[in-house]
Amino acid sequence: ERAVLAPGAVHVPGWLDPARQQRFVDVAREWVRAAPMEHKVLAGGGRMSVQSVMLGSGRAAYRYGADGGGRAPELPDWLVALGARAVADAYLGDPGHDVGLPDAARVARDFAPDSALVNFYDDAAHMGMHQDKDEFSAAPIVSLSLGDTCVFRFGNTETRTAPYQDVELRSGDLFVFGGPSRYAFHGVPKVLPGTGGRQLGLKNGGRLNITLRMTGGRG
Ligand code: MD3
Ligand code: FE
Repeated sequence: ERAVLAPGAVHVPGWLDPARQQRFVDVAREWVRAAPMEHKVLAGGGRMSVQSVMLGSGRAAYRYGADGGGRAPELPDWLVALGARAVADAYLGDPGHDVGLPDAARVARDFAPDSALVNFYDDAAHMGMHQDKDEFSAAPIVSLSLGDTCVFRFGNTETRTAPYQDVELRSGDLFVFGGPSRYAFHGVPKVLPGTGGRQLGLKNGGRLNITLRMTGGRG
């Protein structure tokens, strides 16, 4: 069931079972109580349709992280451990499956996230094609999807246009982006309303994405 989209880009559908998905949504509610989500304002002045909040020490690594005011909540130990298991599962969980990274074992062993970025998408939210270049680390990024299904667009490292692959990310899916895929352009052109958010108790539906990152930031 797992799919390698490109070297180091591994999709593991249904990695989180429904009970764990529910617990994630419930704990995300607590995070958001402590540090409300906001529409980040980008360097160019645009306001993102996605709302987000960051946990952990990495906020200083983000250009758009400066407007938040209060302190970021701590990154819980269980989430650090979950991130390490995610990379190990995606890269080493099926020894018969080549993920295209010669050093996958070392990359998995070294993964220790310092931050989590929680993104919330309502029915109308989307994320344009971009690269994640603000981190001071080339370690993989772990993505966990909860709630409504989205169309995720995975591109190439050269341009924000084609060639790209569109994949649906569903509640419980894991995606790990490491190696050369770490700097690929990617985005979320749309969320598919009514496909899973309400079932997890999100009042008006919607999608949560949690990315676990080694930012190398210090606060
Ligand atoms: C591919 N978030 O927060 S997660 C982001 O679903 C972001 O909220 C999207 O892109 C979301 O920056 C996509 C998957 C993801 C995250 C980082 C990547 C894919 C990536 C970095 C490189 C390549
Ligand atoms: Fe991104």
